[in-house]
Amino acid sequence: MSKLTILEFPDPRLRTKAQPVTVFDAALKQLVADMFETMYAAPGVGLAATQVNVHQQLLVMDMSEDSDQPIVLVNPRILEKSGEQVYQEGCLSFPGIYADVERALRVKVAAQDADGTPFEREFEGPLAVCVQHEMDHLAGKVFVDYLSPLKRSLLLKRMEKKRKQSA
Ligand code: GNR
Ligand code: NI
Repeated sequence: MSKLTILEFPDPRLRTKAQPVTVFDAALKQLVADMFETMYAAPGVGLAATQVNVHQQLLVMDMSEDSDQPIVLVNPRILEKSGEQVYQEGCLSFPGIYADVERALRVKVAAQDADGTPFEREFEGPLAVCVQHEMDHLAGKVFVDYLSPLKRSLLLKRMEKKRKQSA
């Protein structure tokens, strides 16, 4: 297993649209294992392949207390969404900044597992936030895109300032 490097804003590669996974081989399973290792070490509760510069439709999540409920979604698609919720989001590609984002409360997703077996699953609450946040990464979208231009520039300036201080 190896820990991967997480791309940070304003890296333009975060804007790449991921391609569907077509080959379910040992290399894919290794990538999934490396993404979990990277996510748990960060620490984070989700990670999209885009963030580790792999532009394939693959994401991992684990929002459980004991980090023992790993979820892998390959080629995820949202079938249905309903309700709304506001949740304070952070992102490993935007260290140190947090902002409220409004998203659907429930999402029903069709995806494949790491073997290519299709399944459907519903997510609600924080898990639904995380799925939508990670699926956005696969489309080249990031959580600050939802903020007003004023709020976004304020937060990004704050992030730059912190980065310079720690450099
Ligand atoms: O670790 C993460 N925490 C988080 C908190 C609130 C909403 C979304 C997230 S996802 C984030 C990890 C990450 O950047 N995934 O892309
Ligand atoms: Ni993120």
